[in-house]
Amino acid sequence: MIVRNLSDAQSTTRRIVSPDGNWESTRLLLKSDNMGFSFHITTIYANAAFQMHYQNHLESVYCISGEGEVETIADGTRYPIHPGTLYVLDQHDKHILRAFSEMKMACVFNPPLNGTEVHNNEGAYELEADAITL
Ligand code: 9YT
Repeated sequence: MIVRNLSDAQSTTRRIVSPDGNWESTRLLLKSDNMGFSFHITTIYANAAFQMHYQNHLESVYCISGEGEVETIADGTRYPIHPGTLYVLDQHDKHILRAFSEMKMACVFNPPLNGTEVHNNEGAYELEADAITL
């Protein structure tokens, strides 16, 4: 069994702060855990608005707290995000995430992240990235 605690993990290299200033994410479960997915608790900072396109990954995102919206770029649909909302990027959807207040999200990635990934200039994570070292 694997047991980890968010507040403990936040003071380790599991906490990744995005260089673009839009978010931070504490990666509680990673590829090295051999579960076939990774699990992160992500904070989207208030007033952030940014585009992502996870060409190499599928992602599920569950809103724990905060308010925002996600827009699918292909058709311009805007989906409100409130506590309890789940959005799932099952089509590698190119999207814009907007945070009207700070949002706490639980995120699952398949395939799992290695640990140190930040977005490339297309808003994707590369499949090859360094694992975190604790
Ligand atoms: C919601 C979202 O995709 N935010 C970007 C960070 C990502 N969740 C991550 O790396 O944990």
